[in-house]
Amino acid sequence: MVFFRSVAVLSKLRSRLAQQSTSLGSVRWLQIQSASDLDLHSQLKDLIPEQQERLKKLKAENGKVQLGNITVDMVIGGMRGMTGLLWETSLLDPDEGIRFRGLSIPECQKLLPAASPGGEPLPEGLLWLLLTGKVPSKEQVDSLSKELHSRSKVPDHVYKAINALPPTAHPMTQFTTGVMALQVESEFQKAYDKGLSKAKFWEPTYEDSMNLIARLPVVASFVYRRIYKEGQIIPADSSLDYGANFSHVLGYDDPKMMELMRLYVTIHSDHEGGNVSAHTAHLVGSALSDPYLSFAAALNGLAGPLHGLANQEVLLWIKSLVEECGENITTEQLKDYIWKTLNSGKVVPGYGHGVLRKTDPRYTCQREFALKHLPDDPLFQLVSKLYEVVPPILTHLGKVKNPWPNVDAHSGVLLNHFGLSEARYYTVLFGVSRSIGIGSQLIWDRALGLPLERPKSVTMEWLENYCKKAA
Ligand code: NMX
Ligand code: MLT
Repeated sequence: MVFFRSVAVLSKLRSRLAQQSTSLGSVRWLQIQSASDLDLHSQLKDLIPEQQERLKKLKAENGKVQLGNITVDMVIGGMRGMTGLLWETSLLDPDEGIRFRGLSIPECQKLLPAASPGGEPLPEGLLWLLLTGKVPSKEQVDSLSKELHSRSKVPDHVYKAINALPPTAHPMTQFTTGVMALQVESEFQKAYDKGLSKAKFWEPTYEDSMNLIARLPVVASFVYRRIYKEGQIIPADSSLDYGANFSHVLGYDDPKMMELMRLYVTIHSDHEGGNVSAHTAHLVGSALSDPYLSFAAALNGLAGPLHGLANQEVLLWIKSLVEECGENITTEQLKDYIWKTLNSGKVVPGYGHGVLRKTDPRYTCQREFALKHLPDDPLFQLVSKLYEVVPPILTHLGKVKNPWPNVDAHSGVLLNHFGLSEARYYTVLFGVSRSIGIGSQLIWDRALGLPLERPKSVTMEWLENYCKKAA
């Protein structure tokens, strides 16, 4: 982590120097930057052998070190708290929240290149960071933006596959269908069929992951415009960065919405390896299913209401609250509405977490965005009020381990503010972003030669007998 921090500081300095020298009309920085400095693939190629050695050493020297005890509760309880996965791109602390390659969200906001000074991080910068562990310069990020644009052509059959579905199909169903249709172009599958050696698996995985990340905004916006905008498609603008262009092809050109999209795509990208979507991709990928197959599987997990679909549920829940009580809602009315939700056997969407035990920093940075750009938005004010009222009620239930809001409690009201009000679509946005984390880790999975995932399962009878003997 210390290494990444110092690299981060150096990179920031380098980036500042680069910006300075550009503004001074100097070419000093350009002279010391080679083509391979700007090429993510070359950077990765240099890093892989040392990381392979690192893993080999770890296994040889510490392979038998114990990481904790497995309890019956863990086996029955969705493996909560059980350490069982290697995931390089990010790590989640229950109290502090996510760190991408060692950097917290506020640190990413400070260190990663932005579209304009002090702006939100560019998602391409995060992709570079997740893949290499290094904070990129603005030039590296710009080069990656270009690379993604150059990879973004979507074949016609993908649109035909989506069009075969009724427009009423859930946006996530349409989106995943698009991803499955993209799969026919998998470089990994072609190379594997030809007998590619294991040492080279990461190369076509890189191609597939980068193509997937590049093409998803096109597919996602096609789904959006098909369902909600009478199929009027907006062509990509290759002068824009990834987040801004995504906002543009959806039909939102307000610079503040573009800035929101950069933040949105950055913070939803990765949440260590155990969450349903990331874990699914890792599991499916471990069978050497290509990145398209692995990511489509991940999306199907993301489409569940306890995971990514919670962002849809939150906005629908808030809007039905407003419908029921009007805009000037009292604290008592809020409490009644929350209890009504709980008493009808439902969860309060956007609250709680499988690992986090404090307010999700992804919630906090979205709140800061709202305070800066839309402080008077009535739904934002309602979200702020819920932040005061929900946690004591969930705590009162006595069984909820984390009464604090997660990322999904906030995202909908921001999008809604800028006109993207179709809540059923929200999980697709989450999905586009999640491809950045999943795609990066799939490349490392293959580079590190990680094996087939196959944990042991047992029956209740096995557990009963085991516990009897242990007593
Ligand atoms: N509202 C009502 N009950 C809750 C909530 C909530 N927000 N969160 C947890 N509980 C209940 C949970 O259903 C369980 O009840 P029971 O024993 O009757 O089955 C009990 O509290 C203990 O659950 P926890 O151990 O606190 O939470 P767990 O790790 O099992 O689940 C979530 C985590 C995220 C699934 C859960 O907190 C939840 O359902 N939250 C609402 C849905 C949501 O916001 N999901 C999005 C998560 C983030 N993401 O994007 O993926
Ligand atoms: C995520 O971003 O994947 C969610 O917060 C769920 C999780 O981490 O388990």
